[in-house]
Amino acid sequence: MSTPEIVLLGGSYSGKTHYAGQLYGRLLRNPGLLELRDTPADLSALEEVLHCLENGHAAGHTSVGTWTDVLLPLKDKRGHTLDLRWPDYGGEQLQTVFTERQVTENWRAQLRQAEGWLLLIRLRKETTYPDALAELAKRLDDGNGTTARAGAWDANARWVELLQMLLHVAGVGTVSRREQPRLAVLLSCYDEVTADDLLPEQVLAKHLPLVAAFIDSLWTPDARSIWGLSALGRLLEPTSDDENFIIQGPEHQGWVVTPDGQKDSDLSRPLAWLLEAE
Ligand SMILES: Nc1nc2c(ncn2[C@@H]2O[C@H](COP(=O)(O)OP(=O)(O)O)[C@@H](O)[C@H]2O)c(=O)[nH]1
Ligand SMILES: [Mg+2]
Repeated sequence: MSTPEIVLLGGSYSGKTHYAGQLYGRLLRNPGLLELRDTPADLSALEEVLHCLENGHAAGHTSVGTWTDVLLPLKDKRGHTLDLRWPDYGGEQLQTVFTERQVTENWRAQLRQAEGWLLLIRLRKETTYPDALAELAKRLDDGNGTTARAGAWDANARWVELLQMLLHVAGVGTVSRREQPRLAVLLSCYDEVTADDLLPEQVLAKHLPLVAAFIDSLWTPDARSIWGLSALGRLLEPTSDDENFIIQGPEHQGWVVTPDGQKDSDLSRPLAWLLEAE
C-alpha cells in the first residue's frame, strides 16, 4: 500500500478545514472517484467538522497546532488503496514561513516528500494593487514614481515569493523542470467569485496574473491543474442554521469546477487528479 503525501498550502480562512469536513462527508455518504476503505482510523477531527455542518453551521477556526494529522484510508476506482495524509493546520504557519523566512524541520520534510501540493487560494481575500502594476508598465513622466503602499505586499508578489521559497526548500530547482511535485491550485470559496464563462485558470490569470504566469512557466502542463472549489456552496457562519445542510445533508452541498470548466459535485476530483487516480 502506498501512503501518498500531499502538502496542503493555504492561508488562514482559505477554507482548508471545511473542505476536509465536506470531503469526509462525501466519502462516507456520496462518494465519487475516491472512496473510503473500511479500515479503522481516527477521523474524529473530521467528524467534528461534519457534525457542525449537519447542524447547518460552520465549524470554528483551527488554531495553530490544534489539528493532529488525519490519515484518510482511501481506494480509487482501479482498486488501488492509498492512505492520504491530510495535513490541516492553522494557516498562520504559512504566513510565518513567509515573514520569517524559516521553515520548520517538519515542513521541510513534508515539502521534500510530497508527491503533490494542494494550493488553496481564496481570491476574495487576496489584496492586489492593479493600478500600481499598470503604472509600473508605464514611463514615469512626473518623476514621483508610483504611490507608495508601505509595507503592503501585493498578493501576486507574496504568492510568487512563497512558492519560490517552498520550491527551494523542497529541493526543486527553479531552473530545471525535473521532479516538480504535481500542483493542484484550488480557487476556494469559488461561489464568491464572478467567473462568468472563464475557466478557473483564466480566473486565476485575471485576478493574480503574476501567480498564473509563474505557475505556467515552472510547471509543465501535465503537472499542474487549476480548479474552482466551493466546498460549502455558500458562506456559513458558526451561527448559521442553513436548511439545505440540515435537511438535504452536507454531502449534497458544494461543488468543484474542473480545469475544463465542468461543474461537478465530486469534491474528491482534485485529489484524485493529484494522486493520478483519475
Ligand atoms: N462562501 C464560502 N465560504 C466558505 C466555503 N468554505 C468555507 N467557507 C467559510 O470560510 C471561512 C474559513 O473556512 P475554514 O475552512 O475554517 O478555513 P481555514 O482557516 O483555511 O481552515 C469559514 O467562515 C467558512 O464558513 C465555501 O465553499 N464558500
Ligand atoms: Mg482551519
